[in-house]
Amino acid sequence: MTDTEPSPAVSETAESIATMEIRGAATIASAAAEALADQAEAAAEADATAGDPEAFRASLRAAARTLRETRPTAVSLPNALRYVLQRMEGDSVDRLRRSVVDASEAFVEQLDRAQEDLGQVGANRLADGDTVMTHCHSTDALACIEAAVEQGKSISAVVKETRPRQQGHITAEQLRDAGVPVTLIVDSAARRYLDEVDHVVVGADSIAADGGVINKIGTSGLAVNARERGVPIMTAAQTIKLHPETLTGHTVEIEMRDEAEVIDPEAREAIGQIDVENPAFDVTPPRYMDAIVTEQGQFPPESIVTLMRELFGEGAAEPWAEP
Ligand code: RI2
Repeated sequence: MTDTEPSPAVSETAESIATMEIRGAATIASAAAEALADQAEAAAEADATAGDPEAFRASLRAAARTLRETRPTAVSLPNALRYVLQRMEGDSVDRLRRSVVDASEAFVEQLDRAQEDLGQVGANRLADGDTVMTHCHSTDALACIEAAVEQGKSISAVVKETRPRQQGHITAEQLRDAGVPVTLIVDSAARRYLDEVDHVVVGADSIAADGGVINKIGTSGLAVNARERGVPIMTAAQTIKLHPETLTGHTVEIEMRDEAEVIDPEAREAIGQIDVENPAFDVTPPRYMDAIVTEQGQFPPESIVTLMRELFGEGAAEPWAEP
């Protein structure tokens, strides 16, 4: 390892995030924080960095950049890197190492606690006997449903499969394990089933300052349909999903994924010359979302900017940048 080279664990984590072996905004965030702790341990041992605090810091910044470049949309990833790097302090490599490892552990602990607290807030929006509809696989959304079940409420679920990667299957399995009766449907059947649903519960990869919810592709259409049918829809999102850069007018980059997720290359070949596009996320305008549920309580989307300012000030530092 040279002074700025990522440790093998950082490279492995970055690869797993890029290929979606590690996925889901919260899971990506804790994996990234843990990878920085690993980088700190490795850099404290490596010849090029062990005796040189500045080289150690540079290697942590480089590792953060490697992790940052994996997927562009979920802000929990840069927010995790920011949390850890802003707490890196000390005038010796050993102190620096300790501060990074401690920050990483504290971050993962806070994330777990936030999800538990958020689950309680979201569960209070669900009533005994409710049927919920889900989209994609969100650990924050599941926390709300599971907490409602733990409160003794009887909840059933209509689970959208969520093309193209069918992450609804993971949701179906986890809800079934929690004792929730599950009906799996294809995405295009959602509107038909909304008549049988009391609440739509989705997660988020990022929340913009205007209350726009960036989540798995298909969320915005679901929200519009839910509004038309009079079914309330909530986004379960820890504050780590609040996107500080949108406070200064930046838009959130929507990840475009491989077209092979949409159509098998052979089937595509058989069709002939066509374009295929595969955006992974979309933006639900705040007027179609009833509430954003966080560990700090629930908010109408339009008021989330107040919480963002409290948590992030007027913008976001980039502690991974070269000085
Ligand atoms: P939690 C996922 O993105 C989904 O869009 C999901 O709603 C969101 O992250 C939040 O997940 P992807 O990584 O943080 O599957 O609630 O593309 O687990």
